[in-house]
Amino acid sequence: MAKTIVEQVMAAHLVSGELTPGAEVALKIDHTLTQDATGTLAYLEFEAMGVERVRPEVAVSYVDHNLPQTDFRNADDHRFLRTVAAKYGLHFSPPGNGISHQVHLERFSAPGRTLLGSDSHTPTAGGAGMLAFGAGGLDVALALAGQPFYLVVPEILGVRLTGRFRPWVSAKDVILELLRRLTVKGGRGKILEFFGPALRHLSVPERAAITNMGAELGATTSIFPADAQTLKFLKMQGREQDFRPLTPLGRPRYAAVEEVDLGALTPLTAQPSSPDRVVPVKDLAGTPVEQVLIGSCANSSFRDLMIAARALQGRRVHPRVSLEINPGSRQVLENLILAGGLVLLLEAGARVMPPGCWGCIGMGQAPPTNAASVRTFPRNFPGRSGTKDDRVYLASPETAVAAAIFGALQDPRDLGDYPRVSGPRRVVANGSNIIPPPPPGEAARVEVIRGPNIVPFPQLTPLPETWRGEVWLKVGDNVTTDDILPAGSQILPLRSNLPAISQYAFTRLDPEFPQRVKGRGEGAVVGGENYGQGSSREHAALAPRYLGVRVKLVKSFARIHLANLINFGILPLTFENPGDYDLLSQGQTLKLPGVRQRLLDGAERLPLKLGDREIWVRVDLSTRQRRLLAVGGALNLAREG
Ligand code: MIC
Ligand code: SF4
Repeated sequence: MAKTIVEQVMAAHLVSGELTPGAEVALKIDHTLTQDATGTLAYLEFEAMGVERVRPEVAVSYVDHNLPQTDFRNADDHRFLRTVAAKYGLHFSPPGNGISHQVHLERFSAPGRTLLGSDSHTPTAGGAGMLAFGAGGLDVALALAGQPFYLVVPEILGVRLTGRFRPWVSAKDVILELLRRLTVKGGRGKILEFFGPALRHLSVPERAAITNMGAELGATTSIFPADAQTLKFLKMQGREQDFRPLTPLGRPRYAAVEEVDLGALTPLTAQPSSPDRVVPVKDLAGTPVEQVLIGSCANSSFRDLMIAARALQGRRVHPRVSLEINPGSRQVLENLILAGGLVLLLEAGARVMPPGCWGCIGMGQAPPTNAASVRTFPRNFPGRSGTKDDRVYLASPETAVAAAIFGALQDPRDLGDYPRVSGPRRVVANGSNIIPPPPPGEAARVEVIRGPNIVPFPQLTPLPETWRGEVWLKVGDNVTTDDILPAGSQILPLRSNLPAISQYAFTRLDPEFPQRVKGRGEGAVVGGENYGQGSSREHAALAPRYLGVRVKLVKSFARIHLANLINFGILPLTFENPGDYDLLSQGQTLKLPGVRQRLLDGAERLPLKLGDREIWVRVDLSTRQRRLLAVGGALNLAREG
C-alpha cells in the first residue's frame, strides 16, 4: 500500500488512536530536546512528577538562548540545567556549543525517529528525516517521564521540488516562497512532506533551513526523506550507523500538492514585521540598511556562513552597516576557521559572536532607531529585535551579505560571480563538548543546585462549576506569543520565576495589564485568528494564568499555544459564529453556566452569557483534555495519577 513518510513514521510510533486526520493520537517519543529559556520550567515540571530517570533513548538539554550573564540569574539557570541533566540522565550541551536545532541535527538526528522539543523550531531535524515537533515544556517533561505525545493528526501537504537553484538563490528562498503563497496561517493542521527530483541536489543543512521555517507557516512539522544526501551528511558527522533510508512507499496521495521550481525562484525577502510579507528583493532595491545579522537556527550552517565569507572576499562591509555573524554551532565555527572563512569575515569588517541565538531573541544586537535590519532569522515579529518600531527584513545569507556590502537592500545577483561552496573538506565533528549523562549509580548522588531566581511551580486551582469573569483584554488577528509574553534581555532571565515574569504578560499590547487585573479574580482574553502563533514558550500560557486569565475566546488558535493553554487549565474557546467577536468588548461580564459538567459530559458547544444576551462558543477537545481542564491542568492530573 502506498504510504507517505509521515504515515510510516507515525504508524511505527503509534501508542493509541487512529491515524486519520483530525483524530487525536498518542505517539512514542524517541528523542527530546530543551533549550534553557524553556528548559528550566520543563525540568521543574519533570521534577514534580517524581520520576527517577528520563526514558527517551536520547534526551538533550541545550543552553543557547540566555547567554549574556549580566547577573547571577542566567548563570544559575545554566548550573541548574547542568545538575538536573546529570541527576536524571540527560546529555547537557553547555553555553557556547550552539543552537539546539543545529547541534541536534549534527550530533543526534536520526531518520525515522521522533523528536519532541520545547522550542517551536524543533522541526529543523525534519531536514534529516526525523518527525520532529515543537511543544510546550510540560509536554516535553511528560515525554521525559515516558509518556506519549498527544497530537491531532494533521493533513499531509506534499511539496514537490523540481529544478536547480540559479546563482545567489538558496534554500531560504524556497521557504520564503511558500510563506508568500500560504501565509503564516497556511500550514496550520498540516505536515509538509517534501519530495521531487530537486532533492538530489539539496544537502541536509539546506533541507533543515526549509523545515525550520515551516514553523512560520504554522505547520505542525515538515519532513524530508532520508536518502543519499542524508547518508552523506551523517557520514560527515561520523554517524553513518544512525542512517535508515526513509522514502515514500509507492505513490502516496497527499491532501494537496504545492510545486516549487527551484530554477524559477529569485532572491526574496520578508518585509517588516511578519515572515509572510514576502516580495522579490529587487522590488525594494535601494532601501538603506544599517544592520545585517547572519545566523540563527534557520541559517547558520557551514554553507551559509561560508557563502557570506566568500562573497566578502576582497570586499568590505559598507560603513553604515554593522554586520554580525552568529554561528549555529561550535562545529560550524571550527570548520569555518579551518576553511579560512572566519578570516575573510573578520577582514571584511564583520563582528563574530560565539554560537547561540543572540539577537534572534533580542539578547543583544538590537538595531538602531528607524534603521532597516536584514536578518537570516526565522522571525521578524514587531519589537522582537529589542528596538521599538523595528524594521526587520528576513532573507537568505546571499541577500543578507549583499545588503552588508551595498549598505542597502539589493538583488545579490548584482554581486557578479557566485562563489561555489562545498564541504567542509576536513570536518571537525567531535561531540566531546556535549556532556553525557553519568551512569545511574553516580547520577543518584548528584545534587540539583537552584539559585534564588528559580521559583517552584505554582499550584493551579480546578475549574469552578460555573465560571464568571470579565473580558480583560481584546486583541486582533495573528497575535504572537512575543506579544503575549515578550522575550529580550530584560525578561528572558525571569523564565524560572513565574511571579516575576507574569508582570510582563500582555504589556506589549497594554502596558498596564498586570496592574489593571491584579486582585480581580479571574478574567478572559478575546482574540482573532491564529491566536498565539510563534514561540512554544509555555510562559505565554502560564503567566496570564498566574494573573487570573482562565478563559481565552478567539476565532482560531495556533497549535502549540493551544496545547499549552490546555496544559495549564486555561479554557480555549472559539466562536461558533466568528461575527460574534464584534459583540465583545473589554470590561464586559461573561458567564459560562455549568461549564465544568458540560465539559466533562463531552459538550462540543457551550452557552456563553454576555449580560442578558447569549452566544454559543465551541470547545473542540478530547476526553483527556476535558479532564485535564476540569482539574486545573496537566500537572494536577499527573499528581492525581
Ligand atoms: C523563539 O524563537 O521564539 C524561541 C525563543 O526560540 C522560542 C522559545 C522560547 O520562547 O523560549 C520558540 O521558538 O519556541
Ligand atoms: Fe534561537 Fe532564534 Fe532559533 Fe528561536 S528562532 S531557537 S531564538 S535562533
